[in-house]
Amino acid sequence: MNIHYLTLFPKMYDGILNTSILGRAKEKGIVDYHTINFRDFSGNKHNKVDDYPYGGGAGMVLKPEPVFNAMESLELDDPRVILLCPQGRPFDQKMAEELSTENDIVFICGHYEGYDERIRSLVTDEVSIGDYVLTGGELASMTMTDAVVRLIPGVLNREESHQEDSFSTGLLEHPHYTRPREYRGMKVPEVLLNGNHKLIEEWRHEESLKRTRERRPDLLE
Ligand code: 6GU
Repeated sequence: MNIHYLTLFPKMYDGILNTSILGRAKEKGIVDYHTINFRDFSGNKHNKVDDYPYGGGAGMVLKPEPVFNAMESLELDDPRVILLCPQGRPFDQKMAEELSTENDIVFICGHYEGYDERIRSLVTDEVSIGDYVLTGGELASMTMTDAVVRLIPGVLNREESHQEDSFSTGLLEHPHYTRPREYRGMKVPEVLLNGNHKLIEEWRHEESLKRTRERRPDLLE
């Protein structure tokens, strides 16, 4: 999979995409990340990428030319093109699973009051990562990258498996314990110590249900 980021701040990506599982996925050759500074595609001599809104009002608007020119320079065949904005469809695990099968994903990351509406003609999806406002799309695109790349076959090893993740099962995860058996007076539940796998599975399922009911009743509907 190739993931392309149209951004004015390519440096923001360096640490995250080269670290831990995202960095390892790239070293393994499963995925590659490409940042494109669309200021280089402004098409004007002052490298201007934003301008005042027609009709007046506060804030600047991202001009169409830099984004169209940067997109065309990629010459991709049938990519998913994701515009990051708070008005988009809420990102979730189902969308992450769907995106994990794509060959090319392009993230368009703005830092302005708005995108010129004509930019939307390039886009297959408008996505938000939650009901709060970020200063730009970069962190949202990295969050989505993290959720997507870990689902590509070969990225996680057996210990890191995602089969029992919260959300992929439809429930929140059950509690986990490791050694020691007792820590500062807090004991590991007896059922986990007795080696009865059927009882352990039942306990975990009950705890998952309880946790989901308490914290995220909306997931049970
Ligand atoms: Cl995708 N962009 C911005 N700027 N803010 C957001 C967001 C995206 N998702 C939630 N808030």
